Amino acid sequence: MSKRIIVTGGAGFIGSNFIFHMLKKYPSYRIICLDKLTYAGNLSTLEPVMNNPNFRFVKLDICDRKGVYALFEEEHPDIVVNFAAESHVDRSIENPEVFLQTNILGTQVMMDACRKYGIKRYHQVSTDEVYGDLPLDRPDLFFTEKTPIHTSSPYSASKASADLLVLAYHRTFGLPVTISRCSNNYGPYHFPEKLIPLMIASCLNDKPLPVYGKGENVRDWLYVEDHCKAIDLIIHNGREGEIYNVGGHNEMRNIDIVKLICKELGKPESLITYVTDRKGHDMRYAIDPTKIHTELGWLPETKFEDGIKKTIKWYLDNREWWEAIISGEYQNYYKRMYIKRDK
Ligand code: NAD
Ligand code: TDX
Repeated sequence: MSKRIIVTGGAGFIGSNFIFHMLKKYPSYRIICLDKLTYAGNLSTLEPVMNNPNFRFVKLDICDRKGVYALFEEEHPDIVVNFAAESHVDRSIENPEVFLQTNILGTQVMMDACRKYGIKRYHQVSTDEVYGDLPLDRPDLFFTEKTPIHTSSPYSASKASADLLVLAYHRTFGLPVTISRCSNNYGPYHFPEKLIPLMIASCLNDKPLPVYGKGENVRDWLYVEDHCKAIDLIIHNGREGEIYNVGGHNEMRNIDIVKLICKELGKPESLITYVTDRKGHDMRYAIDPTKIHTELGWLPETKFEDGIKKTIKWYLDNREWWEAIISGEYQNYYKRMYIKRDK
């Protein structure tokens, strides 16, 4: 059956990959991408689908209540998938306010529109960062959906606040919601301020590779397509009011990722520069994905060794995409974040 889906934040990394996945898998669905096009949103990313008659792009802020209501009146969506967010932890440490506006108040506006115009499903794309971190010396511990929220950064606090609001709208107003909390994604169209694309781009330009602290922090990496497939399953078959953790049991230390990227690109490890640690830096994330596996049959399909090769190849083949980004306003961000940060 045909469905109309509003995807917010679809000009960003995961949202765009989700749009590609959905348009390919469900040729009868109409996908409406709503995106403010912040520094992290890139219209050129969506170029492959711009002429698809089942796709529409609308430049809009999720905090713009009037604009969001007008779009709902026009499109009558069945499903909303809310990816739109300020997503970079380091920027949230620099300037928290916009994180609270977009990630919390924007979520509220989207859910108010869902209440006003009716919806079959509102899906909130959340993150494993809401659980805080795990110690390095307890490899037996994992985040389950029952792990208490315990946030570290303004980013994760804003995402956790949004999650609480989503659950409140379910209980108080009966809004049919689901939440996914995924671990770190990697893959094509990842903005080059995040660890993996930053290291690939820097390696290719023979620039220093800034590793925070000792590089011992652990992240649980998942290929972006596997995250998109998980969200697809949740919006179609997930139970209302439920949270689903998404992750592929692929924990790696930052330093090992950076060394692997050097090796794949034939660059010397002497490019690695240890820099001052991130404030409040979470030590380890590790997801227990048992619930989504047993309830919805989800399992990750791309192994890290294949996914990282595909990702590196994508950055080699699509230099113009990330070079256009790092040649603009990004330069100022890079200077603020990394110049004079060295230990
Ligand atoms: P991203 O920064 O690449 O993209 C965010 C998109 O949202 C951009 O296109 C931006 O223009 C848009 N946006 C920002 N503010 C907006 C606003 N006010 N109105 C409309 N659009 C706005 O982020 P991403 O990495 O693709 O993450 C997408 C979602 O997934 C986020 O909610 C993030 O918290 C979550 N998440 C990310 C990861 C990860 O590893 N990247 C892991 C788990 C969860
Ligand atoms: O230059 C760097 N050097 C470095 O050592 C950068 C940018 C990062 N790091 C470290 C910090 C983290 O331990 O690498 C790790 C990964 O950092 P990020 O790519 O910034 O991701 P993280 O902070 O783990 O958050 C990500 O995963 C959860 C996403 O950005 C979030 O949006 C998501 O919710």
